[in-house]
Amino acid sequence: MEHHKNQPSTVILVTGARGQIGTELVAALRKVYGRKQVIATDLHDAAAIPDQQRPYHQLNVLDKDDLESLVVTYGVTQIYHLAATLSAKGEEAPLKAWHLNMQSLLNILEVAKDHKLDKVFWPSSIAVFGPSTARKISPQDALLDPQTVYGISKEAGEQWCAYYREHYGLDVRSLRYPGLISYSAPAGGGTTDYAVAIFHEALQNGSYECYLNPDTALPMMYMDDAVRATLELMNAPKEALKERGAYNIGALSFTPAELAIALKMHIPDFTISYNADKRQSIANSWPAGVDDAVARHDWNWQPEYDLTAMTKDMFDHLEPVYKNSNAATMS
Ligand code: AKB
Repeated sequence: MEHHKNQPSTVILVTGARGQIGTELVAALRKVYGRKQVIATDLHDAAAIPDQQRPYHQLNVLDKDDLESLVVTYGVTQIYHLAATLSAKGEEAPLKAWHLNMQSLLNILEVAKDHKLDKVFWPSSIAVFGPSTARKISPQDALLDPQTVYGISKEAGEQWCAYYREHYGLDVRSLRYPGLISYSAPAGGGTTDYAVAIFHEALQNGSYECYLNPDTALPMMYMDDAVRATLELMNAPKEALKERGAYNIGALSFTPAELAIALKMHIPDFTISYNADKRQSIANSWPAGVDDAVARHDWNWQPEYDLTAMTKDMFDHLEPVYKNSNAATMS
């Protein structure tokens, strides 16, 4: 995508910028808007951040005053709020996860309202679905009955976003991300993390012990598609966006056993074993796929990566990394 020369006043602040999504979204936003227009923030100490990844600020998004002062100092016009505790980690300390996920969102919404920001992006998740949702394909307007504190925070967050949109006219947009697969930054604390870890273990050890059962199908997406979906949603004309909550977006649906077969095309000796843990019951409460017809209709959503293309791209990027590190260990 080209730099938007006609949008010089767009200044974007990203929270959770060093996380799995943030790492790639910040890079993509900087390609479009220019590096200096995108302020990355996260909990990491700013002293450790290389120059080419700046502007960067250490920010605990629970600190509303710090958030507000960054918005004022930089003249921020849009926020992408990615900082959150995911499904599996959230179950270890439910009240802490609730506090982080909800209070941070409310801080963002309040600051965005008070400073009349142009737009806010906030990710929801397939974790809003629960046992009453059609297991095979969840409709856009499914009854939401999340089973995790993370899912409850996403359901409540969708309602809060709609509230700020309807009561204050804030342009806040949201997607229900499926499990995301990427090579740049590790996934952290989710139920779908196995689909990233399996690539690293396969390349390092030739085997992987999966914490989900072989036949557990879940909705997944390659990060390139997720980043593109985010940018396309944020650039869509406001009038076209009719959905009150967050949009379902579909791409892939596969089981650990199916992913293992795709990996074997690249590493024929790869082996997988199974030892289901607590994350299995979370996965059991989620659908295998989502119906994204509304996103396709409203803003032309269209995924590009299927399982084969995603697996190939992961190997194309990760194989050289592990080859180089093995060569360095041996020399
Ligand atoms: C998780 O597994 O918690 C996340 C998600 C599906 O939102 N990847």
